[in-house]
Amino acid sequence: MNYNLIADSLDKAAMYATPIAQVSGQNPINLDEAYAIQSISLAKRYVRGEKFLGIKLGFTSKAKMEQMGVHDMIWGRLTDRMLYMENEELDIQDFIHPRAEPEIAFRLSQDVDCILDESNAMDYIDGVAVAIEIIDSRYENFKFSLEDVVADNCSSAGFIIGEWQPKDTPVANLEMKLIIDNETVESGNSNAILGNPMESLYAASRLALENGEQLLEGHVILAGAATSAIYIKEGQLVKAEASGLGSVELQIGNE
Ligand code: OOG
Ligand code: MG
Repeated sequence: MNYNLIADSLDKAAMYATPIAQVSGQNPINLDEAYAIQSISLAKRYVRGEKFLGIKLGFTSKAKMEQMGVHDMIWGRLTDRMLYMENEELDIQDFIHPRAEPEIAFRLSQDVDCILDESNAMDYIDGVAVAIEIIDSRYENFKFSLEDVVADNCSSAGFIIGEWQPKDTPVANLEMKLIIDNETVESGNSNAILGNPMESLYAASRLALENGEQLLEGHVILAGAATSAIYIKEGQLVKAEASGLGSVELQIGNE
């Protein structure tokens, strides 16, 4: 099987915001192959000048696993091109069928050279924040197997981070909300994320080390959504809120 060909079609699907058929429909792939394809497709972004910016975890909550019909945690790569700044509009035309989800972000204070756990994690982060992740499956109808979505870099498409809070701000047991045009469309508790979002930070450090991916000072970890994701449309104001962490907003536009 030609991994490069699959990686290329996923990369182009993202670039031209045009969906493709699921990989597993024509070529059964296993999870290792799916991660290999993800890595090749990211290499194409790096060649174009995009910079690796950290790791996002997916399916760390039951709500997300049930919504998408999958059963395992996955990880993908974030790049600087996916990062939106406050006051920057998201152009809906750059996406296929984007969805938003409320997330928690960690920022690394130094390069990660070991697996993080409760004994050392505070030495490796310098901030926590509420975030919105924009996911946009490159597959038709947002339908995929676990292997498909891994090959597709876990649907990663965009993210925006709220104001960084002190690193010791609690992230466990927070009320989290996704609010669209002043209406709460999803709500959940941050402990839905692996029992405590800190577990996502630990898992990201382990996955990065196991896979030779260097997490460096300033890089970001997204812990995974506590709630289901919601389709977004032009003209909407999307907001994520987490008690104690504040909120962050993203305006959806159409250039
Ligand atoms: C995959 C991405 C999952 C999360 O937070 O669980 C994810 C998808 O649902 O398309 O980002
Ligand atoms: Mg997510």
